[in-house]
Amino acid sequence: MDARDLLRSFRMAGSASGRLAARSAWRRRRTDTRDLVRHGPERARVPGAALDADPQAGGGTVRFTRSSLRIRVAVGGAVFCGWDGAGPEPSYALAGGGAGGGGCPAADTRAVLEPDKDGWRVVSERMTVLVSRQGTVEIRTPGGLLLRRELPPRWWDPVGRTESAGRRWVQRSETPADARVYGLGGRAAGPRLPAGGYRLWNTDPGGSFGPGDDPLYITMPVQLVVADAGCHLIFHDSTWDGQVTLRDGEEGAGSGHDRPGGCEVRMDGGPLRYWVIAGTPARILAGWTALTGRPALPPRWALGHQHSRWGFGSEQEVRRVAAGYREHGLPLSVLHLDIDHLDGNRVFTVDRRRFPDLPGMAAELAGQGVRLVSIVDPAVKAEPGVAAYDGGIAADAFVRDARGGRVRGVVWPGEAVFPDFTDPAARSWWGGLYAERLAQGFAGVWHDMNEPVSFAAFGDATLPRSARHVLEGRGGDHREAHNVYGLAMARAGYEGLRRLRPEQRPFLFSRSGWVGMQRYGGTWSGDVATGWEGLRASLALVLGLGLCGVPYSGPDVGGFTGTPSPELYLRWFQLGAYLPFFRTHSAIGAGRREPWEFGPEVLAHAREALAGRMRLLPYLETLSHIARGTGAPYVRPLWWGSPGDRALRECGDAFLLGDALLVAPVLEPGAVSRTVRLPRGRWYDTVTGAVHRGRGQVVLDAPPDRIPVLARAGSVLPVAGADGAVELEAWAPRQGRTGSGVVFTGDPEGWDAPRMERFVSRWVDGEVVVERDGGGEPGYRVRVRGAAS
Ligand code: NBV
Repeated sequence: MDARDLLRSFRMAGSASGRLAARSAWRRRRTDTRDLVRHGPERARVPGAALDADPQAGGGTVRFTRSSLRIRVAVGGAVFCGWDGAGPEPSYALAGGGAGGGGCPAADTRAVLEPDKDGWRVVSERMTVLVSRQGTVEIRTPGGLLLRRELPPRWWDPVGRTESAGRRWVQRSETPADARVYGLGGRAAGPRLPAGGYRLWNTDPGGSFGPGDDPLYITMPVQLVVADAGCHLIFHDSTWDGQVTLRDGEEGAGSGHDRPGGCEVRMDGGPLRYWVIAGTPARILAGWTALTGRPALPPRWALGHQHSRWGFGSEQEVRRVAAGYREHGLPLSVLHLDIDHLDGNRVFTVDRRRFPDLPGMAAELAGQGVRLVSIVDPAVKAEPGVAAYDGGIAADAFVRDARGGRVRGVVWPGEAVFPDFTDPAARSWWGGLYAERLAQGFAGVWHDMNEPVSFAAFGDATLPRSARHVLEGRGGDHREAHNVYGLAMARAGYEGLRRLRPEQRPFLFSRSGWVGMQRYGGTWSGDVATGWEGLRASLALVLGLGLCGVPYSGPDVGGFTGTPSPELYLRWFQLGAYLPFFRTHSAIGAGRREPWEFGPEVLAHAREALAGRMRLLPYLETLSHIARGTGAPYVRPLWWGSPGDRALRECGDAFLLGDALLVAPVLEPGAVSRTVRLPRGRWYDTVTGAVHRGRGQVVLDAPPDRIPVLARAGSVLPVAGADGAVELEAWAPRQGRTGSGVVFTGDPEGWDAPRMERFVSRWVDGEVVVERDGGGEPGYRVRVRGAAS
């Protein structure tokens, strides 16, 4: 126990819940002391010298004196490398059913392992993999430029024990000196990850977090690396606790003596295997989501404004808030009910004293166009008579310890047990419980506390590391299951909702998760601290997660804790209005987050932001289909289309919304203008119509009533006109050039395939004309903008 732990335990010991948390922490420690297999003596091992190689479909295997390396190019271009006999499966990350994740794509039989100067090589369409006789693996572009050099790995083998699961390993690598790294899940310090260590262990920071807090709820061993030579994504497919350490490279200013960037991945266990995907950012995300699953498509209503609070406390209050939105003329799509609507915080119950008729209220709100979303926590109160507890006992669904006892922890309802979502039977039982939520009138679910959290006065606030998990039948302990607990819970919820209400797309978002979570839904920032730093961090999270394949997310607008100043609230609201998941939310006891609580000026500006959001809904819906179809996130870093622009790689204070828009939120107090670094091309200020030319920096006005939003010349995007009908907004291409855009219109809640329409714009006799691709009237009202300039 370190000093901080001790302090935490003293502070907690004062209250009843504190005493429970202290007991729980001691219990966890006792369980682990008793059951966790300790690291005995270990022996370090490196692959040694190469012996021979064996070509196979899509690649082959190189044998070394003390290991082997399997390389396999998959159809679509992703390359798999597995040491020590590791194959791509089983994996929680891969899409397509099977053991917890599932199907590995077929091998691209055109690629073969063949001898090369100092070893072997596999040439594929997107990259060349070179394996040296000492076990160094180089990933090069088809033109021969180095993207990444993986040095021979090192393992620590337990002496005298055969199990391989808990075998530690380290893999060091080098990247070009100019390379910049993004991703690793949701990191507050991003989007460009500064040099330093990043732990891979899903963690509730407790209370709230700021930019210095790491790790957070979603960690992923996924790095997107951007360099002049090209971009690539690398994914180390192990779910174990680990650490990624990044080191910045240094350029030798033309001296030819660059110091490469460095990356070290250390894992406490799991196979040493990784996937690499190379290409443009768009191709990488397409390849990545082909491998790990395309993002679930949110129902249309989930793109509208959502409002939440931990502590609405009663039906009257929920009604009052909904009425407030109506009376102030503010559109509202969703209200979220947090744990305070539950009976004693017990999942799948309702406090009937304060919420006597939830289905009635849900129906009434639905009549006003407002859906209800319910929080769902994984921990089940350990109390006979509680339906979820009795059912889980009957289904034998709860996590057990090594001796067969049920693991107990402490969460909001008190003493609790935890479903083992890595057990297919437990998932199927749990998924059935959502019938109760649907019967209460909820339209979607919000998964929380699924890192998983079990309160602890000291140490790690989660389950004992020795806790046993089914892991799809393979069996293992919490060290391996922890990081996929939220992912597997999302799968249980998603599949349950699909079974229960097959005609509607589930709406689910989850605080914790892992690679592939986009298959089931989205996520949000978690408990971001209220402050300008938190505002900045919340954008970093959305950008970073999008690059890891999770495009639907957004922050607690206004911050989770305390009370934002009117200015901070407004700037957060203005940013949120351009993010996929747009929800105001706050903690119990924190200040209110309704737009009318911050004075008439903020109310007026928030109303404009909401009107802007409503106008953009057809565009956001189009982006949701593009994300679904191609993995391209709605919210993209400025370098998305120009990764070769080094200055853009450092920019974390603005973003692209699809292809057409560039959004530059105000992230500092007192600012009424800000500098924006533009990607190449011609950009129009969407309010003033002023033209700006990229690349380079411009200073833009950012008065309190708006944040700068620019449109790319030549873009055609769908927006909602004043009468609500979809119209096309066409931003004039440069004289003599053409422009284009797509529009997806889909089933708002069901599964019918969307309709895609393509439009082109061009200059004809001094005017911009928009037509369907291939010719013909656009079929929508068209508004041409920027044509005079
Ligand atoms: O359920 C209460 C909160 C919720 O409002 C928040 O959004 C989650 O991130 N929940 C965390 C648990 C309490 C955190 C202090």
